[in-house]
Amino acid sequence: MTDRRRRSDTPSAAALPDREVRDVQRRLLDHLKHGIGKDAGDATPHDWYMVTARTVRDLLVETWIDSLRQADHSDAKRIYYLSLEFLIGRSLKANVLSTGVLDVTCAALAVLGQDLDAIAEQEPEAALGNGGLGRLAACFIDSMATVGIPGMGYGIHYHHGMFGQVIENGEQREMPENWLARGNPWEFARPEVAYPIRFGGHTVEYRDQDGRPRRHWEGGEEVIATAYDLPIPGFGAWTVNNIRLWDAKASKGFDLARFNRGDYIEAVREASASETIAQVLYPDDSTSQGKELRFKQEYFFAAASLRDILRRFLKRHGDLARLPEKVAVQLNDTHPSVAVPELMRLLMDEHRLPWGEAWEICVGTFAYTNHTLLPEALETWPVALFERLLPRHLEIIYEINARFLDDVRHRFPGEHDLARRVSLIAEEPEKRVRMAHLAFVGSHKVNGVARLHTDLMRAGIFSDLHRLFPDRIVNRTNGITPRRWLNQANPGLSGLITARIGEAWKTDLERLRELMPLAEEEGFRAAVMAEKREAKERLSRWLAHRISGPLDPSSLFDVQVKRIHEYKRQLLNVLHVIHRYNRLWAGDDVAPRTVLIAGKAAPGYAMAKAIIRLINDVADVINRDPATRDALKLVFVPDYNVSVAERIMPAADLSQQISTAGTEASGTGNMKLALNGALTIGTRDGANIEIAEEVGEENLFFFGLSAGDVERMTREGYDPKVFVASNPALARVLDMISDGYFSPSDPGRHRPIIESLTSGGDRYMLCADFAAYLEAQDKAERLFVDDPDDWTRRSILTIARMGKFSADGVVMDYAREIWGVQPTHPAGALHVA
Ligand code: 26V
Repeated sequence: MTDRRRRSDTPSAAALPDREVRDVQRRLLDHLKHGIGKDAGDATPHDWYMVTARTVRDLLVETWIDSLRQADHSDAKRIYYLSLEFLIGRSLKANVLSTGVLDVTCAALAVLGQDLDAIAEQEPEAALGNGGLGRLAACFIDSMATVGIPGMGYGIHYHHGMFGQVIENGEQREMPENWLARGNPWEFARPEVAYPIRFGGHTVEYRDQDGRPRRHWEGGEEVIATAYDLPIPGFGAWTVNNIRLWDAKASKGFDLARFNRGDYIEAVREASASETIAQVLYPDDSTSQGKELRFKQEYFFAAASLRDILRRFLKRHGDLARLPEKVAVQLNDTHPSVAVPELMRLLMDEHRLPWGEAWEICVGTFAYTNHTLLPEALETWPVALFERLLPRHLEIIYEINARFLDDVRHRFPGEHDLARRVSLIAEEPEKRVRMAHLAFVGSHKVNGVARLHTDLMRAGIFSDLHRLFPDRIVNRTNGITPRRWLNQANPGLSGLITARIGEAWKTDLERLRELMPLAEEEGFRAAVMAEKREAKERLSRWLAHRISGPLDPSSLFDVQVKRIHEYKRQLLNVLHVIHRYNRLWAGDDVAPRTVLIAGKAAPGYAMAKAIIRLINDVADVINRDPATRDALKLVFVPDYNVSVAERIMPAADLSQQISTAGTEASGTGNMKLALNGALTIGTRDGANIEIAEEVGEENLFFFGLSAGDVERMTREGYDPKVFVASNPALARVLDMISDGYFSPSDPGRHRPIIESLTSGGDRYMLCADFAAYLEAQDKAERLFVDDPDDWTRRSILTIARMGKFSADGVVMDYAREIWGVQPTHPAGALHVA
């Protein structure tokens, strides 16, 4: 254990020096005795988890301190990733693999009669995110550490992460989540890092020593932001980065005056009210509901992070004009975009910079990533809310807007409507601040997350801003970390790959191309096929006590896992399942298939919840039907989260990516499934298009309308009834649902879903895509059944060509072109320091 760099991650106990195993064993028992106060005889499984985590954390700490010190001394540009969400999942396996101590840890635990996999199951998920956006942030921090970018994530130390989902009578019920209940062994509390954050109050004007008018924000109430640090090791543990999460503490936990008046309870109640800020993650990623507490979360974490960033900068540098040269701040969606007026306030009101200089520093420092074009998800906040809680920021936003619109009118004198359209303030129906516009004008680069998405940004919601700032919008297609999503999630396949091409792919995913010739090798195909079978069996075993009845591992595993949203079209998937059920009844020859669907619905999103209910009702009928159940099974996997995803990805044959073209910004589950060898059935949407370019269009199953078609049909007037009338199979499926075939005790239950497709106008054009979807499904199935060997060949080619979607390459592109830094350890070129 003296060498804290990683060695190997394939267990080979035989090669381990006894001394190392004994050393880890001693550390485990030390933590058990001194940290928990028990001996091995009394330790519970959770105790073993805590001591294993602490032992691994000890290994990280030295490199972590080195990394922090090195960044401090090297004067390298610092990258800060501001995100209200970090969907980290579990850390034990990931950290063991990154530090290269898998074998020695397993061996030491084995001596103590313990099993690492079982222990790892004790860890609660760090589910500090909703879905794609939060998981992307976690993948980026892993990749930044792996490629050696001195980066730091800033977020909120939520006491309650994403809710747990249980299915009761087919319906979603939300269970409170309490990941911190038994302590978080990975984190370091930093009570000494504390910043007062103000809300409310008023602004005053005064004259400074030079007689210049200045403004000042005072009064209101203060909440203290205090830090928790989570070390994130890169693979090889050459660099360990940090996620700093802010917790909220009352500024006057104990109001003495009040106490003396005998108002103790009231004083404590007020204190805990201000601490609600960090209580809970908002579980809605579909609509911006404009909740005050959410607004407070956004300012609270943006302000604390900037205070921390400036403090660190000012320790080394006196001249704030150099901020953009030494600091890059990436805004993960608009959620942190109040950071723009906050930095302006700090620079002008606290550091006395004039407007022009402050603005130049701001724009040079910030960059903004857009993750959605859906209008209902775009954030706007009432001007009245700003006025009440952040009065100084509102003044600054008005000033940014006035100067910006002056410039617009000056450059485009004839275009009277342009200023209204690009204004940071929407006037109707009530005055609101447009957070996307604020982030856009306050940043030097704005990026979309897949090429199509970026093109649509330029042509759609940001078209006017794009005209004004033609170089500002750039594309950075998303990526995923191959460590968690292949190496850790799929050790069987990873081992197979490593045995043939070595392990360089883990930090240089393009190296998977070396698998291409192996796709033509019968023995390799057979081995990959056997691995897939093994993964399907493993998933079935795990699911066995969660759902009724075993799965058939020789059937086609058809997987759609993601948040439940109308635009993602889980409903289209269900319509297809019912259609297959009808075909089975009609005696058609259809191949055995297991359709797996998983995902959470926002608690207030009625239609998404109705879709979950429908999936479960349909599953109930068809899984029970003796005439069909051997050939078709529909399974809703409850409580989808990062760990469940790690179980599902390796077991998928077919990956469903079927959003209405133009609606899914990128998708990243599409990448995880393809990297594990699933073939994709999907629309020409988001990153699917670029996945097809890489793996070859002949190796996936595209169908349906393009984004251009959708746009044109919307413009010309889309009528779903035309498609229903001309497609008896579709009409039949819709009738069955609306007549209560799947809800005999409550026949009208699912009618509103069907109405959304017919009289409701079918906003996401399921009816238009239905026929093409069936055709693509048939094509996939024929290949799977008629030529499994060719299926596997395509699956291997898919894996081999996924290198572009490594988050390592993606963060290096951000580094070079948005942040202006050069990584210190380019992936694949790790060397002994
Ligand atoms: C939006 C909102 C709206 C206001 C209330 C709270 C809240 C919380 C989260 C969000 C984020 C929605 C955007 C999002 O998650 N987009 C997804 O980002 C992925 C990573 O870029 C991308 O792969 C998915 O296609 C995209 O839907």
